[in-house]
Amino acid sequence: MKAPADYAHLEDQFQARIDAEEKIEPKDWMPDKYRKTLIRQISQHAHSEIVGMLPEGNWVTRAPSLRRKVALLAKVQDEAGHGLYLYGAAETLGAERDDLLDELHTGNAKYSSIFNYPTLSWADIGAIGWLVDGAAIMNQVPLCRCSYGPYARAMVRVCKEESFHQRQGYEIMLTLARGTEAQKKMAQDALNRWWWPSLMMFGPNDAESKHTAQSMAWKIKRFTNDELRQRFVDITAPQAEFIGLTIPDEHLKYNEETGHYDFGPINWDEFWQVVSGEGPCNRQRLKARRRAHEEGQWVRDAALAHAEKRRQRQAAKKDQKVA
Ligand code: FAQ
Repeated sequence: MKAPADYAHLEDQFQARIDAEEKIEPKDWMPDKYRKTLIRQISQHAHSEIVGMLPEGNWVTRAPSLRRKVALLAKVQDEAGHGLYLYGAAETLGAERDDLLDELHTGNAKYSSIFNYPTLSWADIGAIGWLVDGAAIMNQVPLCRCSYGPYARAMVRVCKEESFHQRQGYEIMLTLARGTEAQKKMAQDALNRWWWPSLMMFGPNDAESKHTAQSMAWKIKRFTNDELRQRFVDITAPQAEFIGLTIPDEHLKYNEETGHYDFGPINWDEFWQVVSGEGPCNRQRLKARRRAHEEGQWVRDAALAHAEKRRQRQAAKKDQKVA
């Protein structure tokens, strides 16, 4: 174990590398707290991608056309891929995937609050793409510059895919908003229900965010929760206006002086309730994830058996060469 003086010296050197915008790689020295913070954030992010497949998966069989179905299927598969990159990134820090999944399945791990809301109509699929993926991109583009190399690199590909997701959602909303009165009503209803939970995705206000200061100093986060939330509102408010839908916030107004949109207060009681497991769909989501994991056991067994067979075949080939 390092003496405190050695440790302080290593920490100074580490911070100097961060300040010089160097990437930290898996085998580099890093403070335990940096490692823990990353495992926490990356695994929560991975869980969000995987649980995030559920609300949309609910509509795969009910998509209104073949084109919509193909796009939705591709999107849901992308989310699964994102989860895999992210679990992989967490493993580079020494975390075990089985432990991370256990934490999720026992309800001890957090995942994004947004995925605990139900998808009641087809327009919800549009709202998720437009708002939820839109918020995810806003948060994840800066993560492409995260100080930890494997996370930053995973985010580059994830952001490209999220950008397609956002556009497919916006296009669904645009089509509905320009459709019949009933379709427009359905789109407005979806916006009414998804707007505030989307703003909550960015996390608590800066004053309440216990991790932001340290994560900014380590350049894991590049912007605070409130900064990203404001950017999201600034970009999304004109989009809603363009498609002729109304954001459900009577305080929403462009402020000439600040150059930003002012918006109303967020219901933080609702946010913490959802985060603590008491949202509308928390139980349903965890039940579905546990079941999928149990039913997928044979796939994991088959993949391991296949890998073992390949390993044996390659070892036998090597032995033949030597002989
Ligand atoms: N939900 O001190 P902070 C997606 C927790 S991916 C639940 O501000 P931090 C793709 C937080 O963990 C969406 N919990 O924390 C997709 C902490 O708890 P802890 C996910 C939340 O880490 C689209 C406590 O509150 N994206 O959508 C939430 O500095 C469509 C205090 O908070 C990511 O995970 C929340 N909304 O900032 C998939 C991006 N907010 O651990 C399918 C990476 C906060 O101390 C369909 N993560 N908490 O017990 C991040 O950027 C950060 O972790 C934040 C939170 C910004 C989420």
